[in-house]
Amino acid sequence: MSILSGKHGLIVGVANKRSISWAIAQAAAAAGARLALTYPSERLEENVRELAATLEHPVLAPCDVGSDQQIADLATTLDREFGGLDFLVHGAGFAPADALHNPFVDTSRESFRIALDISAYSLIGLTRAMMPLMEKRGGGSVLTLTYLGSQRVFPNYNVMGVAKAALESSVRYLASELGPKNVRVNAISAGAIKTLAASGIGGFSTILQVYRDRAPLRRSVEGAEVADAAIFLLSPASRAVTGEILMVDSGFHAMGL
Ligand code: NAD
Ligand code: 0WE
Repeated sequence: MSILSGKHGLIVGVANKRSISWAIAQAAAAAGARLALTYPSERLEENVRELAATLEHPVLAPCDVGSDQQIADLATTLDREFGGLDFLVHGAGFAPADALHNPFVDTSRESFRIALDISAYSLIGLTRAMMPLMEKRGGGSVLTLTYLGSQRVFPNYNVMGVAKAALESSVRYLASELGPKNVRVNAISAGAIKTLAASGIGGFSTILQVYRDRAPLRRSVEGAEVADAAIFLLSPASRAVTGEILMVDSGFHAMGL
């Protein structure tokens, strides 16, 4: 018996085959879940459509998480297609490129607004929209993706670190409020992985090398390893776990020097 069989899940944040959200989608599908995937723009629609085509009976829907209307329409679509929802994976994150290149002290009000809106507020908005669907199923599991840059300084991570701090705090407030409805809310803090979101970052191979040199396991992490931890958090195996930030980073966070 597969651990997610009979379950319906929504995955937000697939851009291409290297996306962490895609690794989670593949693992969830292998564990028996039926999935809905979203794309944020027409530019990415074809990419996501091709990946979704490798799944069984996928639902594909637009969702720019910066739009309340698109989030509301997504809930309507999923109610029609699934009649409820068991889990939600939030893997959307974005800050304007200049905020990741310029000194942090020069972060503009607009870049701050966008980073916090797309990377942190969207978890609240999506979760709220999906609550009626999860309540229909007697509860659910919400999972987001974060990074250690929320707690410690990684040069150039800048306003994304601030957004991830807000995201992690949101995980705890949502977990507290939604627990009585049997909806659990957790995050995985993944080690550095070379995805599309990482490709715009100068010196990323140096960052990966630091993990190989210093992490207790002496290596970086792969999407499939994050996905295995995600399946735990999405499944009843974690039924007493909520408000948790699970580090999946080869132990890097444990080191001081
Ligand atoms: P990715 O580029 O594949 O995924 C980021 C996703 O965010 C993309 O699918 C993009 O379309 C989506 N997105 C951006 N703006 C959006 C919007 N307005 N509406 C909807 N979606 C939008 O890269 P990834 O590394 O898989 O990132 C996924 C998550 O994992 C992010 O939250 C990221 O911060 C986090 N994370 C990444 C790493 C890493 O090293 N790659 C480490 C820890 C955490
Ligand atoms: O969360 C991230 C990256 C998120 C991200 C990436 C981009 C690049 C392209 C958000 N917005 C944008 N905007 C763009 O225009 N990670 C965890 C990956 C990452 O980014 C870093 C890292 C790591 C790890 C930046 C500096 C240092 C380490």
